[in-house]
Amino acid sequence: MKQFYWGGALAANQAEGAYLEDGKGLSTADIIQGGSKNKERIWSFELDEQAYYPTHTAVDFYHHYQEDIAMFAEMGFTMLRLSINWSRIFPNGDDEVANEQGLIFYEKVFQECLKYGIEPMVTISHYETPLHLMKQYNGWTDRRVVAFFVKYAETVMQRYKELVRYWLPFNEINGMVIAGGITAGAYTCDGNPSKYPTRCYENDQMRFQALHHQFLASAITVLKGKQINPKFVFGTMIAHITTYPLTPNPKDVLLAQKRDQINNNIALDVMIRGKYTKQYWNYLNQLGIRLVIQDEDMDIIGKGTCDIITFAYYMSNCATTDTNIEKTSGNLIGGAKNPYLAASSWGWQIDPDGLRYTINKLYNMYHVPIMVVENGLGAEDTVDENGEIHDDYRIEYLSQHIHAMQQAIKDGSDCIGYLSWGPLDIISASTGEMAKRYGYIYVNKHDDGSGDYTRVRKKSFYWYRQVIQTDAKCINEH
Ligand code: BGP
Repeated sequence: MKQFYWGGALAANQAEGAYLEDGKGLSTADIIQGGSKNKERIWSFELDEQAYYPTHTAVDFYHHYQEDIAMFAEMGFTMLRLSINWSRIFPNGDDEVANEQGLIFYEKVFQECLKYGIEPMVTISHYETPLHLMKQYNGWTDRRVVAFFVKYAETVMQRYKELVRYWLPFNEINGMVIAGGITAGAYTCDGNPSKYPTRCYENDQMRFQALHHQFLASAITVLKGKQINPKFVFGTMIAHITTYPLTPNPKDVLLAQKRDQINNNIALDVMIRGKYTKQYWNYLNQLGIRLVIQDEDMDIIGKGTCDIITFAYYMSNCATTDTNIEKTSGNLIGGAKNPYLAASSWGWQIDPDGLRYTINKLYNMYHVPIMVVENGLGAEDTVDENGEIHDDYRIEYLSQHIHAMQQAIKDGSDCIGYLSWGPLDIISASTGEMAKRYGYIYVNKHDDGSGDYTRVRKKSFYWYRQVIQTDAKCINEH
């Protein structure tokens, strides 16, 4: 039987802390202050000494990685997805020489994983662009950043070629398409730092030019990676925005189809099929965008395609042309509220069937192996008087989603792994909160910066261990 990967996924900036340690430079994630459900995060190029920046300490994975990986192993993980913080390797992004201390850190992390038989999956860029590249080059809008990224990608692929097989060039690359969303570690901005970056998306020309540069950088990375080690497996990574028509009104159906096309398929068509489709060109034309493309770009994009589709799935939403409707929020983007679904405390609708629908849709469209590399419930946990955390709500959410994934496999889709998000509590990407926890492992760290980083196994820890041990039979027989 083919191996099915069970495990979890982290991002460097949300877990590591140690934001200037061992030669690391500032990244775009390090200049965003903490927020909450009701308070937007504040961004500025210059750090405010009075403010709290969650990434600076995060959950100190940098110093706890051995303990954390041992606990992942205890749950039986066979894969751990994590990202390399670009500014640990090239502190400014355009440095001549890589930072050896940064390279050593990840070497130790990957070796620690392999010691327990955990296969690392590496996201090369997960919201962690070196800040200097933003200031000096206006980020990915500048074509020179492609070369800086490729140099960084080549450096880490060379260095870890014996340790890492699975590579994802960008996290949620379609974040660049979804106006208003956080982008795939690659904030564009129109050159005016005071507007940075919340309004950067107003400039569609720059946003899609930057996306073109990322598609190109991804393709070059794949081509170079396959030369370094032909056994490397590359994955696309998108935030899958599962969208249903709110009503059977054909207008809603067409809108849902269009949203799916724009939010999800553009990126997959480029990275799996190697082309900008007619629909994509039409969309760019409608927005009045004229991409600056060099002769060889489309040939490179055509050749440097990924092997598998990986995606994040948390929720679904609805599309309607009716403007007088209740709205819901969600991962990167919200939509019309679905009357059949409950939602998390952060307003993300809970839809396990949507995961089955999404896996089947992706497999039917692209016929490549599929992997769920983010899924989970952000929830507030309470530590009881015995120091225990009974997170039954999380177990319920995850059970339903794992069951739905297995239904999709039974339907015939080639889904090869399931990695839940934040197996260890980490800071939230959207709000910067610690209060929004996803983990099987509780971390004693709080939004006021207090806490001693102690790790505690939650009820879900023992549950997930059983899931992995039984290959989820314990869920399906329930
Ligand atoms: C995805 C990101 C992650 C992650 C997750 C959950 O979009 O890839 O980095 O954080 O969403 O979102 P949040 O942390 O905002 O709850």
